[in-house]
Amino acid sequence: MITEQDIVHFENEIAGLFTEGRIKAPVHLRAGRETALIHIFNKYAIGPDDHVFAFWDAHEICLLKGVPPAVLKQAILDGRSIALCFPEQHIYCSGIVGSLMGVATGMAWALKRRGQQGRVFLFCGDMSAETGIFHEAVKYAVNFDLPAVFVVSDNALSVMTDTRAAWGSPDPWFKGTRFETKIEYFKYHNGWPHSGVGKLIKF
Ligand SMILES: Cc1ncc(C[n+]2csc(CCOP(=O)(O)OP(=O)(O)O)c2C)c(N)n1
Repeated sequence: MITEQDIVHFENEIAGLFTEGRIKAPVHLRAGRETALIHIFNKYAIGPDDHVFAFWDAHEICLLKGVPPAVLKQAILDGRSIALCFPEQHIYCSGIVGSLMGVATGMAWALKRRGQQGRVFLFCGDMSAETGIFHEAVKYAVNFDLPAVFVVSDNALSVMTDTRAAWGSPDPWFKGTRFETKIEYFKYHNGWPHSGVGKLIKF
């Protein structure tokens, strides 16, 4: 069972490797949402049959979904942090904003149609949750009651842009709507910069 401390330790180790110039590719470290993510994994009992879609900031999610820390670390050392994929654990990530909402919904549709075990969980940030494709995917999943949950981690930022200021609302668009039935939402403060460790690294 992965704990909050395991996640913090892992991210700190990756930060150290990045600072030493041993990872020659972008990394997006996260701190401050360990408890919230563990709560969601426990609440839904996310297991081997479930499919997880996420984006550039997926280290914690991969650990919680069952990727062995040493395997994850090697993938990051190989430069794959921004788009981690582990088919064995049903984890598919992308570094492109908005790229996976439709794929995740299609996967949920296929699972339902074939009567297969498993659900789909898509993890994204608050700005990603404002994209048009996120709206469409959630709307479709709610309309057809697909086995999908969209998990929104709100750090109030899109890189360095204040998400709420950009959209002119203190709340995400789905607050108080029927679409919340397929959305898990929480706020957190990211202890790391959007990407990297806050200083230029010379390789
Ligand atoms: C299509 C596309 N446009 C721009 C970017 C650059 N980009 C990477 S992350 C990001 C911000 C996303 O914000 P949010 O969804 O809130 O994620 P978080 O802050 O949690 O990382 C942007 C604009 C990208 N990766 N893909």
